[in-house]
This record gives sequence, structure tokens and C-alpha cells, in this order.
Amino acid sequence: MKPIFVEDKIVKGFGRGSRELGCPTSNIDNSSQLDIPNGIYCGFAQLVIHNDTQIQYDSSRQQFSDSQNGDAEKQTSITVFPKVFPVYAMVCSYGYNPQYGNTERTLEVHILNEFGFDFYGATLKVLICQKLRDELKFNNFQELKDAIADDKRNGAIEVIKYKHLKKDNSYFQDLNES
Ligand code: RBF
Ligand code: MG
Repeated sequence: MKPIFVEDKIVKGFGRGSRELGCPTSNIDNSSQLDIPNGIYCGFAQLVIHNDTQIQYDSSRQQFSDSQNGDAEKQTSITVFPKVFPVYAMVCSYGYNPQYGNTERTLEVHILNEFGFDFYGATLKVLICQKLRDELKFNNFQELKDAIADDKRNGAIEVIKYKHLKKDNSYFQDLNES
């Protein structure tokens, strides 16, 4: 496949806890009509934080989150974020999540790097490079979780073939360009 580039705001997901599946995901706005078949893919992603994105540390959740999320009293603003992050490898799911039977297609990106915080409202630049498998309905939560662990391993390996695209300025921003 020809790599597909998508760039849009990160929005709230279904709140089902992709974290518990071992793959905290960023759900990308306006991405229900991509020109690719439903499936699980690998590629790259870059986080870009705007001036108006207020990212806060939520001590009750032991992670960072946006200002509309969680208990405001337990949140502490932080201002130390870089605006443009490095380009990381990612695995993503595009489609209806047959395990849960969604009615709208979503693009959910799991960045293969431990951020430990959410970044709703920020922009994610996503380059989808290669399909790993079809979306599936498993017998139970554990089977889905095991499949996702495999996706993360396979994706990290497969994506090496495309590593030259990390430096492609038509997709991603230079770190010192912000
Ligand atoms: N959902 C499914 O219903 N079937 C899948 O096969 C499936 N595979 C996934 C693989 C990866 C790498 C990721 C990041 C997500 C996958 N999901 C799948 C989506 C998952 O169910 C969803 O992110 C959570 O339910 C939170 O919305
Ligand atoms: Mg999500």
C-alpha cells in the first residue's frame, strides 16, 4: 500500500480503557472515511501541542490529562511541554472494533512509546504504512489483549522498512522547527 497520512485533533475515545488492553490509544477526529480497508496497521506518529492546549497533571490518575478531564482540584498545570515531539512508531486500529460493535469507524493510534499522559486537543500527525491484519472479534478480552501484544511486536519490526519516512518533511515536522 501507499502510505496514508492523516492529521487531526485527538478526541475522547469510548472510555472503554484501551490502557487495560495494553494499548492506550489516541482517537483521531474526522477519520471515519479513510481510503484504506478496515484493519490493524503500523506506521509512525508525531504529537504537536498547540499554544491553546492545556495539558495538566492529574495526581489522582497518576498521569497527565486535559483540563476538562478528571477532578480539577487534583490537577496541576504544567508548562514544560515541548511543542513538537519526536516521530515515534505506532500501531493503530481502523474500523468498527468488531469486539465492541461500534457504529462509526474510528482511527485509534497506539504510540509505541510510554508517554504516561493523555493529550486531548493536541494534534497527531499519523502515517499509516502497512497493514498487519484484519480487525477481529475474539472470544474474550484476554484473546484481544494477546493479539494486541503481538501487533505491538510485529508492528515494531515491520515499521523498520519505512524508517526513512520519519524524516520526510511532507509528513512530519523537524524537532527544532517549532
Ligand atoms: N478492536 C477489535 O474489536 N478487534 C481487534 O482485532 C482490535 N485490534 C486492535 C489492535 C490494536 C493494535 C489496537 C491499538 C486496537 C485494536 N482494537 C481492536 C481496538 C480496541 O478494541 C480499542 O482500542 C479499545 O476498545 C478502546 O476503544
Ligand atoms: Mg482511545
